[in-house]
Amino acid sequence: MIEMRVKIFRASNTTEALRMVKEEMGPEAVILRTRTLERSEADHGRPGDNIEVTAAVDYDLEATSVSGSAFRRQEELYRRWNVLEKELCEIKDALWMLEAGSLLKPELYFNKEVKDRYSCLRGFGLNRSALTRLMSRSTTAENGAECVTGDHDFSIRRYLLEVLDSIRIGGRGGKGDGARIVSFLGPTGVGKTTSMAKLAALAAVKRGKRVAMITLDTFRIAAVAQMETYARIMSVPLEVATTREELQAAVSRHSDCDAVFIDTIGRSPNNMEELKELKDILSIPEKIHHYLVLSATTQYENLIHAEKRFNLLPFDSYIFTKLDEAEDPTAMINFLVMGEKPVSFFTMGQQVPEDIEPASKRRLAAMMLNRNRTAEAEYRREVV
Ligand SMILES: Nc1nc2c(ncn2[C@@H]2O[C@H](COP(=O)(O)OP(=O)(O)O)[C@@H](O)[C@H]2O)c(=O)[nH]1
Ligand SMILES: [Mg+2]
Repeated sequence: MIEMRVKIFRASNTTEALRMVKEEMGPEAVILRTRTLERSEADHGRPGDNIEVTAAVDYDLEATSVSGSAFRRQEELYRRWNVLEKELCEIKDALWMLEAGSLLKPELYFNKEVKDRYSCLRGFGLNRSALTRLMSRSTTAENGAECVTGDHDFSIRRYLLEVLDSIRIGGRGGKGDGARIVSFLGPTGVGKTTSMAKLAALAAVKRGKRVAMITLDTFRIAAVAQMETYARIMSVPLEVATTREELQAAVSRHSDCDAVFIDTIGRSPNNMEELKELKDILSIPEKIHHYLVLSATTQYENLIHAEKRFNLLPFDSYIFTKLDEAEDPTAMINFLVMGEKPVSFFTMGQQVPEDIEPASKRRLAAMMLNRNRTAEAEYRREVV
């Protein structure tokens, strides 16, 4: 549909008025009338204006064609946007080069595949230590082969598998290495007792195994009461031990059990004396599979610190708790990429025994992709 737009321009002279018409309505504008303003009109308008030009232009509503200065302004905005985008890319590249400079061999800086792999791994939230570990592994680029695909989803899947490949799963006590006795070590409040109760309940109630529980946590009255409640519900015997001799005697009394679960006192990773004391109590002749219980809500540096200190015992595998509370799984993922031991279980809630499952790469992949999606959505919200 063709419409006519009419507009009146006022200026100090005709040339100025025609310039205004051209700028706002474009070169196709036609001048309908030019007149000199009456003195009374001039006095009420902008000082100095004494010429009035009435101009008109046809425009197509359906094509929503924008003409004149509006069109030029839009063009200018696009131009500036392109310049900004180019500059942003250059800054991103410079940052990448700076960071990659300390991690990569010089001949790999400019390799597109290496660059894609690096930015994809960063997108998963991997930190500097985890990136260094993964990027130091050989790539197809290093082997001289070219990666032909430019498919973004394909790259994500490929590099996700690479991260998952570097994480060890398994090492469950009572099965893999044959240890009948398992213990739960870790900082206070991470969920040691709850995780133990979940595994003991699954073994005793769901699988019909002969199970016994021993607690070393006599420090807090509430802790013993918590264990007694679990033991009563599951109809499982509960022993309390405070020394190595008492632990040995309790373990011996249950030599006919399929599994013996030992709950320990929460220890601060900063108190080496307490950790040595715990190691001493647990030093019985029979093999114990030690789980280091850590929470997915703990910061990366604190996870590394706890692992270093608890290795004094030393432990055999990890249990990660509170996956339901962890908004961002990257601390745990980075930790597992760097960790030397396998991860055995994940827990994701307070319910005993429902909220525990054997650790799996499937669960890790879901958490990482979910984070990727959330990060991307946030990025879009910020940018758009
Ligand atoms: N949301 C959530 N809470 C948990 C989980 N595991 C344990 N908890 C809670 O964390 C708190 C401390 O657990 P507890 O087993 O007593 O920790 P401990 O001091 O290491 O023995 C309790 O309130 C538990 O119910 C989990 O996977 N998710
Ligand atoms: Mg406890």
